[in-house]
Amino acid sequence: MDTTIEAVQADITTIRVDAIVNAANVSLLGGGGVDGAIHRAGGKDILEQCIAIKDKQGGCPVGEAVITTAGKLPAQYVIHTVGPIWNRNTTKAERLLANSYRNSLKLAVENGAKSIAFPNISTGIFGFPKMKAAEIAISTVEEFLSTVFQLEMVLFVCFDSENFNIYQRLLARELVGQ
Ligand code: AR6
Repeated sequence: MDTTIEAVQADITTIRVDAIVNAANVSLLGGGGVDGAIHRAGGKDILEQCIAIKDKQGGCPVGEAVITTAGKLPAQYVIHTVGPIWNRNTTKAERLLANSYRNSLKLAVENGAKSIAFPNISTGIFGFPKMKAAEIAISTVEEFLSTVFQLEMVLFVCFDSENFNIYQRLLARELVGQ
């Protein structure tokens, strides 16, 4: 099956897919940016399940992912992943960002999701360069889709126009290359 990969400019809390991904932090207890928006719009059930996961396993390590209900959101699940903070150890940060995308995809598939929407993980408060993050996001998704065939749709939900333009350009380039 061919998976549709697309970029849209939108608020991820409005997207109707099986699973939306949250750019969370290690505590899983919410924060600013897309994390704050998801918890605000999704309601208390999401936070309650995050607290239960934190109590059980002490939070979510960087590059890993956990899954909860999507509460009041139109999606079915929220997959909370923790992206890396951009710092001098760029090789490590790049590897961890790829892990965040890969582990989110794995968790989506394990839970039967056929469609998934990603925000631009780590490119806000965590300061990851947007172009580099987009290259990692797209290449990690494509690598995953070359071996796992369950997903019908992967959406990159860009909030700011800078990210949206980057994704549009990179995805158009992929099409030309086919
Ligand atoms: N829908 C889609 N994307 C959004 C939305 C939204 N409603 N709001 C912001 N973005 P950030 P990070 C974009 O800062 O860099 C939190 O406090 C935003 O424009 O949300 O991974 C967590 O708790 C940017 O492109 O996440 C962590 O402590 C992208 O989402 C920390 O921030 C990611 O920006 C995580 O930092």
